[in-house]
Amino acid sequence: MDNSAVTPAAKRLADYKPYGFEIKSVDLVFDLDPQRTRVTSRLKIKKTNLSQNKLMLDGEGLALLSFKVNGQVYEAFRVVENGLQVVFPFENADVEIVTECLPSENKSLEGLYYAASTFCTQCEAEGFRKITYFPDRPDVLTTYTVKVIADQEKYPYLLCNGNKTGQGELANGRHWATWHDPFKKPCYLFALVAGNFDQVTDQYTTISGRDVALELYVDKGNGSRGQHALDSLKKSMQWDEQTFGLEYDLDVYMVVAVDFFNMGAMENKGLNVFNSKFVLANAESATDEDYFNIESIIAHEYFHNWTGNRVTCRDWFQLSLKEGLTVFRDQQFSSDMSSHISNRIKQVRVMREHQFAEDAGPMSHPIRPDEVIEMNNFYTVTVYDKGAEVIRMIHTLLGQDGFRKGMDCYFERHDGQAVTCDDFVQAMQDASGVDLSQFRRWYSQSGTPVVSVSKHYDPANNTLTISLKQTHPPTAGQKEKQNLHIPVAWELFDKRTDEVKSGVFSLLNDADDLVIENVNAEQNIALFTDFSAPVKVQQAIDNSESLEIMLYAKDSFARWDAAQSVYSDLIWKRADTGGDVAGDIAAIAQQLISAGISDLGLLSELLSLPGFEYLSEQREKVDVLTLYSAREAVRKSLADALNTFAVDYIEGFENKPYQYETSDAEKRRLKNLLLQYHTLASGQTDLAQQQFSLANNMTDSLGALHALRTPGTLGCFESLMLDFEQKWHDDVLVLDKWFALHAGTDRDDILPTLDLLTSHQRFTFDNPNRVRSVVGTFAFYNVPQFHKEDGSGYQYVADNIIRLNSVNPQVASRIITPLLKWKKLTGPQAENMRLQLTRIADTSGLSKDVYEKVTKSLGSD
Ligand code: B3K
Ligand code: ZN
Repeated sequence: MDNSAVTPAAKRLADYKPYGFEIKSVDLVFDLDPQRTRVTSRLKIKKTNLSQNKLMLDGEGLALLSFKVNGQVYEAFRVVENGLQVVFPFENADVEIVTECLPSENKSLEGLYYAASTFCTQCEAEGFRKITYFPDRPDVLTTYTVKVIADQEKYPYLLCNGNKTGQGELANGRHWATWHDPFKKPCYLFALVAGNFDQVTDQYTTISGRDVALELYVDKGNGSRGQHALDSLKKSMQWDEQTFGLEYDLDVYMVVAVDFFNMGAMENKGLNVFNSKFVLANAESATDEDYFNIESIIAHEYFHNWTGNRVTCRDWFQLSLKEGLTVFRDQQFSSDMSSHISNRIKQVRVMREHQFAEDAGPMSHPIRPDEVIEMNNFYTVTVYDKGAEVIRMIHTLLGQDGFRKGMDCYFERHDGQAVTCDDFVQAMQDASGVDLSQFRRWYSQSGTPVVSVSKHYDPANNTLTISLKQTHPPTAGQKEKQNLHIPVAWELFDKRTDEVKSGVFSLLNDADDLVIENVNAEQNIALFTDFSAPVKVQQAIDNSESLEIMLYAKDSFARWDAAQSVYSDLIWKRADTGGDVAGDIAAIAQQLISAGISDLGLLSELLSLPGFEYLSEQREKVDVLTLYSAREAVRKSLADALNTFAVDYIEGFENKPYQYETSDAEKRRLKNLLLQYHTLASGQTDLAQQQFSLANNMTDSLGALHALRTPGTLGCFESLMLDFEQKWHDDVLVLDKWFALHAGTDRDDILPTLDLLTSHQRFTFDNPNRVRSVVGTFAFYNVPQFHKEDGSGYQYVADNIIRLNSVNPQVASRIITPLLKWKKLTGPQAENMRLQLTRIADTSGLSKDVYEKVTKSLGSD
């Protein structure tokens, strides 16, 4: 760390204090210019804590032009490092602040920025302070009236939150629009966009009969790719009315797609801003996965209108209040729109492959963190996905009706307020009568609980006793742990019949027994069905029992989970002993093929190996390259065992005109998985080449390229990649897929290849999507090359983090994740990775974002 720099300070949940002032309204005027934008802010302020005489306004990188109180120039304030400290003896006052900011120099894509000829804002978490001096905290809610002024020809659309109240022309080719948002909101939900777009419109009538205009704004020429997003929006609006009785509240709902965006999307009130990747789709350019993501992210942002906007967070430590809950809501929506089991497995993969790893590493934190240096670092799989699992457990414990009552109570109590996670749990408890006092610990305790299971069957009494124990390994920054309330869903099944008995048991103590009566010797038990709790299960279970569950349990998740554990054992056996497991794999493959599984989504999952990251999480330390090779060897055995089945399935596949529809998508998914296995097993390229040349959709084109990206067929892969690049040269969203395919290729000349990619005409380090496609894909997914023994992969990523740190700290801080886990590695990798982290730590001008992660990783904890 550069010693001259000030060490960034952490903020603590325990230090929360109310603001002390009410902002009764704010009136903003934006005079937009890419080089220098002037913002005039008029605040009506009322003191609520009469003993407080200092008003703190946050601000960062602003030029202050004037400051007035009640119409008079006012000088009793100090410009401090992160804002203004104003002497404020008034009970009520009108404050006017004029500032300037520099949108085109803002590459961080936070605050007001100018990119690709568009003005755009991103305020969550703390970006509003880069626009004007203001209490940039989520518990300060107010109503906004905004006037936007800009050049008319370049920026015909001037958009802001709420309803448009006026527009007009000015001299010099400029024009203006005024907007008013009647709903009080925190400033993180403020948005402004000015640019030239294709506008696609639609309409929705709410359940109570109100008409809402739906407006989508996309890059010129892309209008035809917007229909799926609009359809998804209408489905989301309807689903929320039917499922939770929640209706949209403004007359217009706008979604703007922009090319330069740090994340997926943002739920600004009435004016969502989206990464264009999650809006634009047609069959030729978007995959089934893109279609799925668009639908679920449109839904997620829409659902925030109630869970996040109408009821918001008191402080940023409560982020999971809105994110965990909204992820849970979008997961339920996706399940209802497509297949429950495919969605559930996808969610569990995210938990096991990413969240468990985060929770075992240096950035481990509870879903409600206690301490934060840079808030943007806490938009994590823990806050989002584990947060959603916590909500799901409440849903499991309360049941559908109890949960709905809890939601109703939450909105009745807190509409229009900024509240805490505790307020949410209290509403759930009060409305349902279920005691959630011990359950609340899930909010404050980090780490993945381990539940160990042993079983005892008593044939004399026909009772099955399941002894369950919970343990909680210490995590970074949190050594002491408490017992949690863990819902253990179970299913007793009999392979000879369809009968099934099921229940949910609450594990509350160190050890508890679940006793089931009237059990016969033929019955089997599956535990944690549907992944009823985000825990690791330790169970001395033999392979034959796992295989019974895999083949005969009624709960599809339990079947998949059993297959995962059998595969894991075989991969580890291979890694530990080098032994040949091809025979075991062939037997499993054969059983799955002959089981007559009609759910093709489930079949694809049953035929897929556990991810590399999930396997790594099963041991304290890993020899990454050995584990990787073992997994590859097992993959080859599985491919060999499936080859005949694969060829039959692919050759018998009926190609239809493309539509995004669940059963078609699942068929394509299985076909593309089998194509990978076939190419890997046979080294033959004809089926993949044929698919590539006949493909009428992006899923199949990419599926063919993926299949060919194996060591034996790289020549063919390269030549089709050239064709692909020529065809899609002008479409950056598709080109990102091409960048990622290259960056994830296991080849010894990967570093020069990456350099070629970053010097490609369409590549720029200023665009987060491009950076993620190349540097991100390499760091996260190219396991053998990233972890190369000579440390060159780590060095490449570290170089790029240092470069991005000064351009866009949020992007740098995301990509650093794979470099944080050096303590988990064995061999030269551990030291090589630590060296690169130290090099990053020594960089001068390190952003708070990168600083927080690097110091945690290098620290002694
Ligand atoms: N709330 C935003 C994420 C904001 C991230 C700020 N670094 C999108 C979402 O979760 O819906
Ligand atoms: Zn969200």
